Amino acid sequence: MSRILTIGAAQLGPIALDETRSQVVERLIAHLRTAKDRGCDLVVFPELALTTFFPRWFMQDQADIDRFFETEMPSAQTRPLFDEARRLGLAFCLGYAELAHEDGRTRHFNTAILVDKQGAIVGKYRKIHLPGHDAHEPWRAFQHLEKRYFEPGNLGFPVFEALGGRIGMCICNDRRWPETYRVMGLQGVEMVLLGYNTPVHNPPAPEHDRLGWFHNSLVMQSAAYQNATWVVGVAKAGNEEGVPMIAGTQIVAPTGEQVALAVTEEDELIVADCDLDLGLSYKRSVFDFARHREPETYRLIVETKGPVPPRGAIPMPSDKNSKENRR
Ligand code: CDT
Repeated sequence: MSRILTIGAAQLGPIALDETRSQVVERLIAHLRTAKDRGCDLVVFPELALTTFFPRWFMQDQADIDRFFETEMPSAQTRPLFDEARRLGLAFCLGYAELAHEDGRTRHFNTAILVDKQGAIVGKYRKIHLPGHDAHEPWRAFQHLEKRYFEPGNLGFPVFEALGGRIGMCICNDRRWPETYRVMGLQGVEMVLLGYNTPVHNPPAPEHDRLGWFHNSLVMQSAAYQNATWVVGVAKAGNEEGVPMIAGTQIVAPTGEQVALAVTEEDELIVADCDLDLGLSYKRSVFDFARHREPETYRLIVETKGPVPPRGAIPMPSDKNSKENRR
């Protein structure tokens, strides 16, 4: 049986602050129609794909913040996306800001869902690695307040049996952390779907700015190879409300090779036929985890949050806070 999934990675150009949900949904639907014409099974949209990337602004009034969040999925505004995808027989992955009522309180997550070809939500992931800061830092050219507006995801890194394969999700900053992919790799993941909003400029470390594109590909290509999985990385790109964001939407094979790459910073669909069995030879050889991993020697990874210098080591600048890290 063929295990080829045809994937559409649906890059978005900027979303303006005053763009309505319905206007954005129209753009997403245009992507769906192109994807159908190009034979896709699954369309992957970026992180927070329904609004502008609002963590760039400091807001204090919770009502101002909450207007960027979805209280239900689908809602009146997002239902047309679900309806059109089902009509076309397309699955999709969508990132959005989720306002949930759980454990007797209101909670805010940076979320992605996987919707099957029948329009059912078959997978949900809530972003775990939240970058940025939680207090207003006026010295920055723009804010990155994900730590203020979201709490870390509480669903782990699940892998879903869907579309004939094993599919996982992560979101933006998660892609930089090897643990993200390895936890899914240990569940036999075959395809990781991820959307991102990555400003070109990182105010605390401007020396990284020239490397944004390189780091984007570096982390996704190495993770694909090391976990023998497809990785589909999808940008919201271009100059959004005065903040340039990287593009570089790409589909990466389990070989680590990019098989499709966006060439614009606008709405652009890239497509690849992805054989879910392509990772098999890696899973059976160099990355046969059961045969070659030595988890006893990896204890430090789960026993400490920050670095723990060797006992008796001469202090180094990178050891800052390391005492508190020791459990
Ligand atoms: N959205 C998101 O996670 N963006 C981050 C920016 C890092 S700089 C604070 C990223 O890792 O791309």
